[in-house]
Amino acid sequence: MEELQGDKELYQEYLCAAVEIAKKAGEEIRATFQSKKTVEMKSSPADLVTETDQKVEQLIISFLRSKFPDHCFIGEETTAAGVHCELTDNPTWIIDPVDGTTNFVHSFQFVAVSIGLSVSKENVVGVVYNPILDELFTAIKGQGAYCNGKPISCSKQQDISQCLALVEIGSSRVSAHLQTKLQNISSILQQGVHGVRSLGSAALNICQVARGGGDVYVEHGIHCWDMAAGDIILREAGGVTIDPKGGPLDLMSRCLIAASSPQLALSVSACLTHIDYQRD
Ligand code: LIP
Repeated sequence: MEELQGDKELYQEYLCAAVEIAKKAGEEIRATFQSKKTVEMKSSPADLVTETDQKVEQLIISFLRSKFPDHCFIGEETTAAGVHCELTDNPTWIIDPVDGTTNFVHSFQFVAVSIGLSVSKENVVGVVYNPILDELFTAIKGQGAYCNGKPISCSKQQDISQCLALVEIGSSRVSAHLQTKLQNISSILQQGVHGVRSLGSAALNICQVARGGGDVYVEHGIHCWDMAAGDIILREAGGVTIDPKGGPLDLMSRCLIAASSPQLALSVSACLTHIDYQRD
């Protein structure tokens, strides 16, 4: 019991640090949001990076490293720069400095700083901050999920024919991937869903399900830094995250279904053709 209380206080301290630096990162993103960005391409013409992504990631990692020198780090841009991405049992901060980089490049307001903390390979703290809309989603394992300090919960929808689904095309332009993704969107539509939407940010799609604004989100081709923080926020809001093949979520497998109920997650899983990406 004493140990649990200790964990609770420790996780609070981690959350406070992540919120503090997410807000600072948000100031950087806001400052350049409307200006013309210097953009570089990564794995495809639709996989972009800006100076802000790199600067913000450095800012976040150096702040958290100074506070928690024993912790490990996985960051989108550090990984893109060639640093090996490995998730161990050590406390590991998993960071996407600008989730929704394409949105950021186009000044489309769905961008987020995403900071998750994994301990023994379980996400235990999550912060997703949209600095343009000033919406801060937070969660600690066992302590509920919040948006701007107010508790949030998912819709609990179980029936696929009554749901709003979030889907993404992603950044791969490999023809076979595109075909399968379009086919998957078509199969979801054929289940009679009320509609499909795309925010262009995995973290914000997951938080949308967490707050009950959408019922289910599916994507293949994303990375651990797109999902880590959102995963704990959604589970604390009463939702579920699974592997699109139907098993437990595997953070390094590059895909997920985030849903308001296990029944809905499995209904979506059943109508998908799966795509295997190289693991993180
Ligand atoms: C983005 C994801 C989004 C996906 C994009 C991209 P980034 O992350 O959040 O769901 O569709 O292709 O991967 O690269 O903006 O951090």
